[in-house]
Amino acid sequence: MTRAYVALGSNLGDREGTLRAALEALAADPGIDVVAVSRFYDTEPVGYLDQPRFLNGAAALETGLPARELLERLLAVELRFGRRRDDVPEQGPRTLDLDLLLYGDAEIDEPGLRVPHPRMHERRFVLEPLADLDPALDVPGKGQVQEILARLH
Ligand code: GSY
Repeated sequence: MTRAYVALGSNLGDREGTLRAALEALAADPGIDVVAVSRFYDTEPVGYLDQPRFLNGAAALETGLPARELLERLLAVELRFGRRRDDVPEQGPRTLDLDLLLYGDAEIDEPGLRVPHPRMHERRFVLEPLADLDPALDVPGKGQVQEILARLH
């Protein structure tokens, strides 16, 4: 089994309802155990600023699935909740965003699958929920979540 971490975000519609429903959908997957969920944070949009505020969180998963299969299942849940990745701006509003952050201590750089997530160490809206789950969590190549956060302040 591998411990994986996922970032959750929503800035359209019933943000909290969507995040909770997405977690239920993940927990209902026989290949995934949702073992911990962070607090949810109301955050300013980063990057593309002209969009609604986000609700962000993170979850710790235990899974026997390979990273690629886990990613596919995250994408399937995003689609069920209305996320379109094709004809909308990459940085624009979304009903649900599920990003695979960490997959054990793996470092993977393949088309469509980069772990650790390449921008997670720059994003307070990712690191703060992760620190709720485990402040000493190691991000391969970057250090502990609490250290990365302290450097961002
Ligand atoms: O993949 C991240 C989507 N996103 C977010 C987000 O989840 N939260 C905040 N606060 N800003 C963001 N900008 C983008 S793009």
